[in-house]
Amino acid sequence: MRIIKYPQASEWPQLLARPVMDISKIEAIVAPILEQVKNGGDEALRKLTLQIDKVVLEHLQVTPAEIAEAHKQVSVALKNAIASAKSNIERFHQAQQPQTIEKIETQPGVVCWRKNVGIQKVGLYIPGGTAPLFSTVLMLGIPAAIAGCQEIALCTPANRSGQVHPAILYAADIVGIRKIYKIGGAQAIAAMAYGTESISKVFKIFGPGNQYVTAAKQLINKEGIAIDMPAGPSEVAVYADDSAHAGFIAADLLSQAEHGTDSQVILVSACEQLINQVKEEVDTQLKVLPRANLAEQALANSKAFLVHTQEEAIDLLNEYAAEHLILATADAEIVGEKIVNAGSVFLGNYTPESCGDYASGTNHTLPTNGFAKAYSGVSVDSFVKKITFQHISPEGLLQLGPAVEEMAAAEELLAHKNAVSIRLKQLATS
Ligand code: HSO
Ligand code: ZN
Repeated sequence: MRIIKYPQASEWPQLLARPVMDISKIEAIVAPILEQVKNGGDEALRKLTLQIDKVVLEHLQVTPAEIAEAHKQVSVALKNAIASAKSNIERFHQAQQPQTIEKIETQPGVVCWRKNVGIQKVGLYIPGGTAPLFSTVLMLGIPAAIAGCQEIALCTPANRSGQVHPAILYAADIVGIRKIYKIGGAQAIAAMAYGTESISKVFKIFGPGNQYVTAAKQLINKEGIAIDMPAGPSEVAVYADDSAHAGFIAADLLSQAEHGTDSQVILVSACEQLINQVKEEVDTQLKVLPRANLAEQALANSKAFLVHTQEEAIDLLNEYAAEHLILATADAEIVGEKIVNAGSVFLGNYTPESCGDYASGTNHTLPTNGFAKAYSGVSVDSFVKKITFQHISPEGLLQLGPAVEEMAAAEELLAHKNAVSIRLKQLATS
């Protein structure tokens, strides 16, 4: 962890820049995979899964027997933990359900309203890889169900013996996902984007993944399939004052660093002694972590910023726009009010990011890579479209029509004008 003392504000953008990923090489690998699935359907999925994942797939869809087996394999303790996480996530997301806007009479006889409709068909991607992210099944499946999405498909890769991690199947089952497919990587994204004989095409694809999955999502997005958000490596920023515990902060930094070698962690403080203590603690705690290897590489790219004041820290954090921001300060609520760019904020010394990752209720699918300046994390809204409606009475058109005629004429769009004029004429003669 590199310590940067009192950087000038003009240096911040460069110091805070995330490493640029060159996805052009990855796109060149991914594009032919998408093409193969588009043309070859299920057969192509089987072939690619054998080639890339070395798995022979008899059936693409997880069977009821496999779900039943997963229920047996997940321990009671884990089931209880998942149940409490599910209940909190449901509570928090239920409250997000958007209300239909009541009918608004913008002027006499002109009535406008807006209705919320769940996106009919959505696809969720859950990566396999080094950690079975069954928590992500809850974070995507629960808001999809609350939004009223009619069809929810889930793709996740199977291991070499053709099995999906039982906790992933268990979590998917209890949130009501009935279509689970054992496909991973770019081919899974292609299957959900184009549809195959056994997987139906969806309208929006959600979920994290490696760089192939990310590139595939970006490519299919160009073809008109919506995606949740531009994804990048996970990140956390911690702002700490002298009320903070070095050990807690080190644990928080490591919890994010263990996600992968490209994870980003930064620490900001006006207290030099604390920064030094955190650095020492990180080294101590790192030694005993099973994923020390991954975390160590992530920490190699991470930075600690020593700043003069709290105001400076807040400006720097708003410039960084972290995916997760932990405010380990005595006055965290007050500092929190001044944060304008972050995916999710954790206040105080007893609010570890891990709680938001799993069980407190907020969503853990959040904007990375500075996208928190303009994007929000996944919520019920991400699964909902808003359709506007209007009704104009003849009296309303008599009032509103002349303004529209005037504007259409000024834009030189005569057909637009005529659509009003023809009606006004008819009303004048009737
Ligand atoms: N911190 C991750 C989410 C996660 N952590 C899942 C553990 N499991 C990205 O926000
Ligand atoms: Zn995490």
